[in-house]
Amino acid sequence: MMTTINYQQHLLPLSRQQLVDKLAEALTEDRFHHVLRVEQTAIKLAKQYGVDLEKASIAGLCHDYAKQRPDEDFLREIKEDGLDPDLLNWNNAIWHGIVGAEMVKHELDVWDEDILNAIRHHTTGAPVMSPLEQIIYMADYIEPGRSFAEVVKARELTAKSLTLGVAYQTEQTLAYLVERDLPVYPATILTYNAWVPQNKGEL
Ligand code: DGI
Ligand code: FE
Ligand code: FE
Repeated sequence: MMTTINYQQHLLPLSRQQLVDKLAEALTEDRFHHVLRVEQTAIKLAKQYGVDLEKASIAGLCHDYAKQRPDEDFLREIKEDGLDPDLLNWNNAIWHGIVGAEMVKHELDVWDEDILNAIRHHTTGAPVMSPLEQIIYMADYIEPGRSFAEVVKARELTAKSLTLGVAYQTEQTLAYLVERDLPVYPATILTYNAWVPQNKGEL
């Protein structure tokens, strides 16, 4: 069942429909449908775990807002905002969340730090994440369009415990990167150390 949140417009100056229209314009069709599914998954988790539904909707819709932007947009944003210069050594996979959050702030007029952190941390996680950040991190991973083998267990664990879901995704993502000889962003390792060892026995 599809839930439509009626925005109070205290978090951004748009109705939900106006925000959806902007996303349809900014994203490819596949990516647009992914963010709609992440929104719905985030709302469901927010109901279960007692998180603000409007924040879950906005963060779910906006988490990949910058995914289709050209590299030069990210490079300019990193310099103009004085973000960590090490970001210049990475690519879209890392930029679209961490740097994309600044584009959401400036272009969509979203100033709520919990929503912005949920966007910033949705790819790499972070050692400390609010319930909203954990929900967006998990909703992106378990939305109904995902079909990789580990998603079944990720959905089960997340329904039981948000913490265990976060630990499981973090463990799987690091293993995925190492298996493929991909570079691991430092924050991804910090997330692993903060979430995985102490929960390993329950995964
Ligand atoms: O944007 P989505 O495709 O919905 O999902 P995402 O933002 O979680 O992941 C984007 C990509 O980032 C995905 O292919 C996995 C990759 N990724 C996650 N952590 C790291 C990473 N890539 C590198 N190189 N290093 C990381 O630490
Ligand atoms: Fe993403
Ligand atoms: Fe996503």
